[in-house]
Amino acid sequence: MSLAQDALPGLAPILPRHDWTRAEVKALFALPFPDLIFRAAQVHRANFDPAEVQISTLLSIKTGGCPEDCAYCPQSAKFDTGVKAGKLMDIEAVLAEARAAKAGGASRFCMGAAWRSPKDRDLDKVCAMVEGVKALGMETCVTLGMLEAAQARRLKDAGLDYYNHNLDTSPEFYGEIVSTRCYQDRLDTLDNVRAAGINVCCGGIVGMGETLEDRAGMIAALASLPVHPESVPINMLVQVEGTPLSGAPRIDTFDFVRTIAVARIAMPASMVRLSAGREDMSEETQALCFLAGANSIFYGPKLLTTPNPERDRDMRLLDKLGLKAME
Ligand code: SAM
Ligand code: DTB
Ligand code: SF4
Repeated sequence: MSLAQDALPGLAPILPRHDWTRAEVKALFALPFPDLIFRAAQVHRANFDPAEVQISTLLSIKTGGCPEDCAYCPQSAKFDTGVKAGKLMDIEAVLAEARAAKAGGASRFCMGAAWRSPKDRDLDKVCAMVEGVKALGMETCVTLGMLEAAQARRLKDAGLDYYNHNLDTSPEFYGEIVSTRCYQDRLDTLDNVRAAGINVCCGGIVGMGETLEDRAGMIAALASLPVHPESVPINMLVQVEGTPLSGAPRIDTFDFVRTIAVARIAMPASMVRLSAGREDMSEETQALCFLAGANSIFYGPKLLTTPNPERDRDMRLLDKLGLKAME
């Protein structure tokens, strides 16, 4: 427990609510910036040690060639982005990366595949990867696209801790971003993952040309799930040339921080991840995100296909802010 938390006795844990309306979420976005950050910081420290940041490392275990058309994604086969399609990695190569991530200080290893949904043969290999990473003493997370209930149960049996599957934006903007699946498909997979007893990692992307209404709609959708996602990644769009969203108007920094703060308030017991987009973010912006309640990051020089800050740069930042890695 940090001194900061000791110094604020009487802050009882704030319990999650599942009846957030979009109007309430919009009202949070409309607060003056200092009020919003203050409220988010209060919620943060009522439920967490604000000096701790959870650290995950990502690995793309199957890159590119994806049949879906998500307008943000460099891995879609429909766009010419220069990402070369590869095969599913070998288990030993994945475990070598996991060992390196653990040595670098990550407590969770997240494996991503550019699939619409996994084939059963692929799932055999992914289950073996999950077992191997667990055996190293790390938490496991995978993101493989849409899952059937039985596939989710197989992953659970292999020891999977988290499944990442993002709602990405509001229900009404979703069709502008992806045409090869619909919002309900995402919700169905989230149900299957939850029913299998796997922790849910689910968030979205901002900076895709969405309105404030869409950002509020996304947070309201996440916060109205029957159980809040244990982990909520808030990604700032990484613009990749060749994707339809390359050249989209960039989100104002304060609006990004506001999105983090509103996610923190609406989902008080969840880990809020300051996710993609840190490579181009100043230290000051990242510090504001931590003040606004972000308590998790991706660590290591690569996300899936795009750059993330080098490890030593992140360690210097955490040191400067007096933050430490969560065990
Ligand atoms: N194919 C699976 C799926 O879509 O669920 C898993 C991999 S997909 C790359 C995982 C998530 O990465 C997406 O849902 C999206 O939120 C995020 N993402 C992809 N490209 C991004 C980009 N250019 N900027 C920010 N986030 C991105
Ligand atoms: C999430 O919400 N963000 C991560 C993780 N979940 C899988 C992925 C970000 C990808 C950014 C673009 C890329 O590197 O290809
Ligand atoms: Fe495929 Fe996932 Fe990229 Fe969409 S986000 S194109 S589903 S890899």
